[in-house]
Amino acid sequence: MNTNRTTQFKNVCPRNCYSACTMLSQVENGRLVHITGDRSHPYTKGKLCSKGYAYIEANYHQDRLKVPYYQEVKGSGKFKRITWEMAFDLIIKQMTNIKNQYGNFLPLALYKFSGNFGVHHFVTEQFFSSIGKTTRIVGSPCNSAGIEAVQYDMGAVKMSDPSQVREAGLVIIWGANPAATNIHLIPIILEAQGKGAKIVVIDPLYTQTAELADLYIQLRPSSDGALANLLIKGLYKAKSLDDHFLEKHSFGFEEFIKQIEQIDDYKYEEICDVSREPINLLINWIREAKVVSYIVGMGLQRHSNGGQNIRAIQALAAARGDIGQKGGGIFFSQGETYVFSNQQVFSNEHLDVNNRTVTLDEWITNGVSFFNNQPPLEMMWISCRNPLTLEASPQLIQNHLKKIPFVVTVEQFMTPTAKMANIILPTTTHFEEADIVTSSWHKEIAINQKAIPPYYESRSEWNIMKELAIRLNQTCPALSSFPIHSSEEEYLNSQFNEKVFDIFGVKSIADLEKGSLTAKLPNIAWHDYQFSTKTGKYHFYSTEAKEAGLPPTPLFIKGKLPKEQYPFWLITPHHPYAINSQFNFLNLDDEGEAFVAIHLKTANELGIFDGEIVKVYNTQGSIEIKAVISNKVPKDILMIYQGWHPDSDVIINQLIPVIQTDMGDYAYGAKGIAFYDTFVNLAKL
Ligand SMILES: Nc1nc2c(c(=O)[nH]1)N[C@H]1C(S)=C(S)[C@@H](COP(=O)(O)OP(=O)(O)OC[C@H]3O[C@@H](n4cnc5c(=O)[nH]c(N)nc54)[C@H](O)[C@@H]3O)O[C@H]1N2
Ligand SMILES: Nc1nc2c(c(=O)[nH]1)N[C@H]1C(S)=C(S)[C@@H](COP(=O)(O)OP(=O)(O)OC[C@H]3O[C@@H](n4cnc5c(=O)[nH]c(N)nc54)[C@H](O)[C@@H]3O)O[C@H]1N2
Ligand SMILES: [Mo]
Repeated sequence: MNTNRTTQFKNVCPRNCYSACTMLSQVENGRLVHITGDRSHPYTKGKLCSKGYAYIEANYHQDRLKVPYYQEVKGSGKFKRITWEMAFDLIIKQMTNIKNQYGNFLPLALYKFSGNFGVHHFVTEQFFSSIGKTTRIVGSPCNSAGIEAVQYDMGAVKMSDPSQVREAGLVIIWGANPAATNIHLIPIILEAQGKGAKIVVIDPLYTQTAELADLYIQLRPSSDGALANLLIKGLYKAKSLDDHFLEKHSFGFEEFIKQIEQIDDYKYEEICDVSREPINLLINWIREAKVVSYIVGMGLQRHSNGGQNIRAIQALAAARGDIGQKGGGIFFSQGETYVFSNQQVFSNEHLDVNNRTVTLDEWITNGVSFFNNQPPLEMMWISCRNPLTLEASPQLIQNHLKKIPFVVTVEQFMTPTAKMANIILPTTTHFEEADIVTSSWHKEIAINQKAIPPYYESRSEWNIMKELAIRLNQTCPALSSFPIHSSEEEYLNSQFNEKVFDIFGVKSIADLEKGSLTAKLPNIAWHDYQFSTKTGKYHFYSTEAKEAGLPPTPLFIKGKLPKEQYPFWLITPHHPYAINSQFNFLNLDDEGEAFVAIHLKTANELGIFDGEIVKVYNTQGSIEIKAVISNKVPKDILMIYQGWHPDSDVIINQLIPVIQTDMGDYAYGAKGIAFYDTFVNLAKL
């Protein structure tokens, strides 16, 4: 018998990333032996990132959770191995106690985010909705301010196909670092550059992407709106705006441009810390370009004026007539392919009036005290989320978790969050379960086949939720209306609906077996200028924004600035060789540990040497971390990549206060977190 028979499976990377790469996995004897990119994917074209190529190592990593654990005292580290049977018994006991005592499940909270964004994983939200009222922590730590900015101006979150960037005459990469975070966009940008397009990068840090730029503008964090306003003023004076678009397809431009005419150029240049030459050069390049693509990142909206800054950039693109054009417009995010049934439960959590909703900032700041007068919080279910690494002020959350009697975490690794749970349930990776993956960037969907059996005793989230529903109903009949399917495939098939059919022309996963499919949506967003706003026009004046207490026009609003005691900005951007808190443990980068990047002059002034352990601190906390002297950060900025380094106890986010972004309520029921409005000081140990 040939025991080495290789079988090939289709997999899709389900991380919270732009690319959602399809890959082909070779399996021998139930084990992954090789992974390649799938060349038939129209956007990723067979290329994976460093993490993608390291998936075998990650999947079989010695630190992966193999069995369920129980710890009586959270944070004690005294984990007892338990069986699934025991785990379910303990969970059901806690849930039935809650139901008996309170008559509903409001004392049970769901705390979930983006560890895995496959359709399969919204099973947890669906289960929670199947048991009546529960508590939900609402708001996104990711893109809330930006999404809401898009909604105010255009009414819906649409985006042209990213391949359109190829046709641009000028590409402005604004507060984004695609060379690290969106690598498949780079060949497209380079193709545009090869055809003569100029590339401009606007970022306070000299990033991997800035290295590709024809013009790099290093501006002061959170001053982007001022720069965008200056550019629009320059173009207006040079009569280089699109009068036809402004007249026919926009609303409120007169009021906005009146305000723009009054801004003091010199003062605005000072705010941005950018001199006149690059501004004039950029104005000329915009004027000369046939069409401009704006790649707008998430980094720039992580400030208290982040949403407003995005609106200012959009106003520039709109007024110049780049929106709706081949090769032009704003490339931020798209939500049109987010159409599966259980995904709707997730996105509408904040609108579900049955649930008790708590905003992200309220949760972090007030924790359980928020719930005191209502039913208290007796239980929390954490899945696909590592708040003790990635939320602002995780030290506060650690205390909140201590106060909740019963915390369950569904995880693949013993993260700082898992360490604060009473029950840890080991879960499968995407190679060990069936799924469908959509992207918030390109418009493909693809199926993910179960390629190998679950690692040791790990179970898929569908399996966990289904088992819970069955057991709950055995204890209290009809308590959960969660549908019981016999397989993950059957469950996934139940998520198809009319909208999925309209957009993708498919009715079940069988229709996806041949390969990824592209949504039947226009390649160019807003090509018909039928905006989804109340007037059907592009809004330079937004009554919705005004009603929300925000400026109605996209005029720059000052952000926060460092003060004497804490003179440095702390920017904690996304790591090229990790994704959020995942993959750092593989040490794919040169450093292999967390480090703080410091400008040479700053280091010299403080007598700090390269490689030395230094202290970075503010009123929030203090961390000790390796110093790396770098010419890529300005003198007044320190850069530490976001992430989790299992071998060290450095928790970067301890330094991050809970400051809200300006926008997010309208989009997600809560404002975002201004992670990059963090100010610190630096000292030798
Ligand atoms: N300092 C700082 N903090 C930030 C940011 C920043 O820029 N700077 N960015 C913010 C942004 S943009 C985001 S999106 C958030 C991300 O925050 P999270 O969504 O919490 O990030 P992840 O680390 O991707 O995923 C969380 C956990 O999910 C687990 N996981 C992976 N796959 C699965 C699965 O299939 N099932 C289950 N149950 N768990 C799984 C991972 O092991 C990981 O521990 O972080 C935010 N925090
Ligand atoms: N390799 C990798 N890929 C990822 C992720 C990852 O962790 N690693 N995370 C995924 C997720 S969840 C997200 S949200 C995206 C994030 O993708 P990006 O937005 O591309 O990346 P960020 O690092 O969040 O921020 C981009 C840049 O914003 C800059 N920035 C900060 N403040 C300002 C400002 O005020 N103005 C301007 N102009 N720039 C500013 C930062 O210096 C940084 O270089 O990437 C996704 N892809
Ligand atoms: Mo994100």
